[in-house]
Amino acid sequence: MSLLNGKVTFITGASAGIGKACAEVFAREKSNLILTARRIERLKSLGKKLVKDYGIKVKFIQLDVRNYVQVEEVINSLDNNWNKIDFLINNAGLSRGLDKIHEGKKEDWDEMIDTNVKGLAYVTRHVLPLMVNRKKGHIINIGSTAGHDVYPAGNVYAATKFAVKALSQSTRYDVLDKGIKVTGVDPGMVETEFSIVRFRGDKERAKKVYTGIKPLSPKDVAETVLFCATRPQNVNINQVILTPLAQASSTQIVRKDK
Ligand code: NDP
Ligand code: 8X3
Repeated sequence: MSLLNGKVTFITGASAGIGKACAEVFAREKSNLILTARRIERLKSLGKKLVKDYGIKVKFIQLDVRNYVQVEEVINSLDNNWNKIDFLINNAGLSRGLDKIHEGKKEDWDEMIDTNVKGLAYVTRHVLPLMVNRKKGHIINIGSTAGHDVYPAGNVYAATKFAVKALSQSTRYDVLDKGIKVTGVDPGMVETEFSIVRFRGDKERAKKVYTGIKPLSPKDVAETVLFCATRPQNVNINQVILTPLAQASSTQIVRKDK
């Protein structure tokens, strides 16, 4: 039996990694999908495959979550077939650089804060009223272990993820009387394009991040998101922290010698 038949799920950052895996897992459970990201060609090919494999409906929209006007226009222009959003997965995010704060770059900080914090707030600002009107819906924010404890040179990235945790908790308070669920899903190390983006295309350096451990896969995270999305109506999972077996916190990681 499909768990999400006919539901509508809006995903930010669906072109890669965790967002893409959420699209695949939610499609498998027969949710219709609104897939958003900047790389529209990737969304198109993913969308076509999911329609073919699962017979669901998919809408793909080019969206940069940092652009408030674009966010507002995209969400306000959803018609009646698409604006009854059951799940919002606020996943779009990135890290840039791994520099000590006194050596960091303003443009890296701006990009992380604009995407991870402001972008998430912008999308929430426009999707949540649709849920409030229906007194129904579930927001799932992808945070990080870096939003629970920091690591050297993680400074501004960690600050953005502490902010995501604060936004999840605070949003939960704001809609407590509206029948809307809010969940923070906070993974540790997941092998995606995350470190390649962080190190601006340096794949060798990115690979070293996961050397000697078995990291989480994007699907591991997506299945956890699905679990949160499919609890009984009276159950809200407020927060989940999941890590690879070899990781206990941002800094406690055991690597096997080669
Ligand atoms: P990926 O780099 O694989 O995917 C990131 C996604 O975010 C892409 O689809 C990208 O799409 C999208 N994105 C980035 N900037 C924007 C933007 N301005 N507007 C819209 N979409 C954007 O990384 P992950 O899948 O690993 O990251 C997803 C989330 O998970 C992030 O929030 C990250 O912080 C978090 N996370 C990752 C962990 C990890 O170890 N990988 C661990 C914990 C949390 P496009 O470029 O096409 O716009
Ligand atoms: C990503 C996890 O530890 O690489 O949020 O910053 S970490």
